Parts: sequence; C-alpha cells; structure tokens
Amino acid sequence: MPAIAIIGAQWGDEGKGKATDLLGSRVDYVVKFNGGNNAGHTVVIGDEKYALHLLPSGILSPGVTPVIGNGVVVDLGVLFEELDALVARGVDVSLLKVSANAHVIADYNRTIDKVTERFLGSRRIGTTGRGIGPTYADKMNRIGIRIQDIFDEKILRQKVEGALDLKGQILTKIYNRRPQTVDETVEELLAYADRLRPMVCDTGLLLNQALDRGETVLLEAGQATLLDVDHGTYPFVTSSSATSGGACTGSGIPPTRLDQVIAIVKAYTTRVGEGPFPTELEDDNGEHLRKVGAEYGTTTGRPRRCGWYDAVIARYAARVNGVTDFVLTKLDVLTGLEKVPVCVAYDVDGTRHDEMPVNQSDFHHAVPIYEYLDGWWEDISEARTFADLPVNAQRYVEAVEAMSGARISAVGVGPSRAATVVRH
Ligand code: 2SA
Ligand code: GDP
Ligand code: MG
Repeated sequence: MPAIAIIGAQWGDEGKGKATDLLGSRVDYVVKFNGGNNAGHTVVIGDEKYALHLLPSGILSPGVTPVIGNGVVVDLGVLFEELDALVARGVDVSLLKVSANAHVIADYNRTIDKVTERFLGSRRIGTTGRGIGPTYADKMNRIGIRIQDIFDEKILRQKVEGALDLKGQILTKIYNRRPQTVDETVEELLAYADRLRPMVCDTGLLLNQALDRGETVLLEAGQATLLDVDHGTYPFVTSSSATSGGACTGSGIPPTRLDQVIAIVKAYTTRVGEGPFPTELEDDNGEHLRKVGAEYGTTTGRPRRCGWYDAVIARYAARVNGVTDFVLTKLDVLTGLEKVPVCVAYDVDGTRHDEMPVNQSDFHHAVPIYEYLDGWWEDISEARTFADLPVNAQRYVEAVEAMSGARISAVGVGPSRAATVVRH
C-alpha cells in the first residue's frame, strides 16, 4: 500500500496517534500535512506514554522517516523542545525532514491568537492559543514567513518587516499590546537556523521519489473533518485542511497516488472548543464518558465535551474524505451501559435530515434522532479478535458500520498498541 491517509472523522482526538503508531512499523514515511502544535496525539507503548504536538506520531517508530509537510505551521521553539524531550527518552529523531515551504509561527501571531479570543468574548472559537489561525491567515494574505526564509537574513528581515507593518498596527492600535520588534523577531528565528538546516528539504520531491521506489507513505492528519476550514462547522474550525484533500495539498502527493483513506472514529463523540455539537450530553452521561474515556485535551488539558456516536457525521466524513476504512476507537469506554444511543439522523424544526444540513443555523438547531442499541457489561480490553467481543458489542460495531458508509476494519479496546481488534 504505497500512500495511505489517516484522517479524523469527527472533531478530533479520535485516536489518530495510536492508529498511526500501529501502522508505523509497516511504513517508510509518516507525514504531518496540516496544523501545528495545536494537535495532541497520545501514543502508549508498553508502560511509556508520549504526547506529541508538532511532530508526526511516526517519529516513535524506529526506521520510519517522519516528515513535516508544506501544509504545516511550525513553532520552531516547540519543535526543538519536543525533539529534545524525545531524545532524552532515548528516541532516535535523526531522520526528521521538514519542508522548506512550511510556514513559521512568529511571536506576534501567538499574541494575536490569544488576544483575539479574549477580544471576541462570548463569540470566541475556543482556539488552543498557539498562533495557528493568524499564521495560516498570513499564508493566505501572502505575508507569511516560510522555513526557507530563515536561511537568508536579508529576506527574513524583509518578510518580518512586511508582516509587522500590518500586524504591529493591529497589536498596538486595536489590542494595545507592544509586539516584538523586527529585530527581536528576526533574532529569535535566526537562532534556530543552524540546527534546522540539515532537516530541511523539498519534502514533496522526497515523498514522490519514495513512492516511485514502491515505499509506503502514511499521511497523518491533525484535527479532523468537522474542524476542517472548508468542510467543518465553520467558523468553529481550525484554519487548515484536515481532510484527505488536505493530505495532498499539505504534502505534495497528488490525489491519484492516494490508495487508502482510513478515518478514525470514536465509538462516541467529543469536541474541544466552541461550536455546535448535536449529540452533546450536558448531564451525568457526558460526565461518565469524560471520566471513563479520560477526555481532556492532550495539548491544553481542557475537558472535552462528550456525546453519543453520530452516524450522520460519520457518513459525512466518509463522503468528504473518500473513506475506504474506518477504525472505531474506544469501544471499551462504552462498556457497562444498559442501552447505547446512536444518532441516525437529525430533526430540524420538524424536518428529518439524514445528511449534514448545509445551513449552519440548521446544524445549530439539529436535534438527534436516536436508535438505542443493547449494551454489554463484560470487560473487552483483552479482546483481540471480533469473536472475543460480547455479542452486543459485536452488534454495536456492525450497526454503526451499516450506518456510517464504510467498513470498520479495526476496533480499539484500550489505549495500548496491543489493545486492538483487527477485522480486515
Ligand atoms: P486552533 O488552535 O486555531 O486550531 O483552534 C480552532 C479549533 O480547533 C480545535 N482544535 C482541536 N480540537 C481537538 N483536539 C485538538 N488538539 C488537542 C488535543 C486540543 C487540546 O489533542 O486534545 O489539547 O485542547 C485540537 N486542536 C485544535 C480547537 O479546540 C478550536 O475549536
Ligand atoms: P488524536 O488527536 O486523534 O491522536 O487523539 P488523542 O491522542 O488526542 O486522544 C485519544 C486518546 O484516547 C489518547 O489518550 C489515546 O491513548 C486514547 N485511546 C486511543 N484508542 C483508544 C481505545 O481504543 N481505548 C481507550 N480506552 N483509549 C484509547
Ligand atoms: Mg488529539
């Protein structure tokens, strides 16, 4: 299987990190193609737990070349902090490659992200405050700073001056903040140049040549379909392309070379940050899922909002991404419920919607129509084959599969690598 994309089907934190890690031993390259250090991927290997933010999860698999693609926004301070922390734990990070065209998160954009959220008050997005949105905005405004600019002080200075002409005004005149000066920004970024230089290359060329040789490339999404800037619940989204289309634009691998699109979908639903969430449970059931599923942000520690499985969203993710396989994660978290509700459609002001309503207000008003599946009580964390699962858990997987638009190839029954039931 030469090029495989791993995508989040819901609002993120479905367990993409674990899925990437599982496939890691069978692939040659793992590419992060969108987002930045807003991501949080938790990977559990034996007794060791790793939380990755900016680096692709494949960095934990020996022999795999991890790649930060052109679609990523890079906080250079975080990059080296994360690398140093892994080296201290004995992880080999020497193979990492970084795209010369990836964009850099400058200090003024971290500040703008945080103060904008404060300024918006009740209209805030609930961002991670890492400067992600303002950096992508600069990219689209053509005032961004790219990795390659760090290696030419004259160019870097020109670009920082250009960006600060605009951003400095926003910070001083609107937000009453003193931004870093041009000199301070240039100095901060230049300090990384020597360490960065050997990692930087034309990663699009590197990856396509690897595919030409028959090697396998795994493209790992940050965030998820409903946080995608085009296909998500705009404006309550991140600012990048988290869907399979983004896997191509963010890596330089063309759509015709993508062989498999694996969507990771949780057996229930979570969301961090603001925005609509039809199956959200603001009661004891929600608290139960948060507690049993340990649903707290990997990057910010924020409690995640929790709700039941939403098959409308899964079908939407299947369509938008061209999903070939789902991996259903965290089935173990549903153990011990009498009945497990699954949302099969929405009621919007008396009209049934089997597909995601295109109108944002309709989605905000969508009331879930539930089907109630029988629960199970047995501990499933040791299940390794489908037959090991209790009959009602098998039925849950089959019912969800029938509603969600693609086969479920694997089921997660615990955080560790081994805790997986492979079906296909
Ligand atoms: P941003 O910072 O501009 O990307 O925020 C915009 C929205 O995107 C959401 N977002 C996320 N949602 C789920 N998980 C994310 N990663 C971390 C994790 C989050 C954390 O793995 O737990 O630790 O809080 C992630 N990153 C961005 C965000 O909540 C906004 O709704
Ligand atoms: P990602 O952003 O999609 O990579 O997901 P996160 O790492 O942010 O959140 C998923 C969490 O669920 C992590 O803490 C994982 O260790 C954990 N996890 C993944 N799969 C399973 C599973 O099948 N069962 C349980 N109980 N936990 C899981
Ligand atoms: Mg996460």
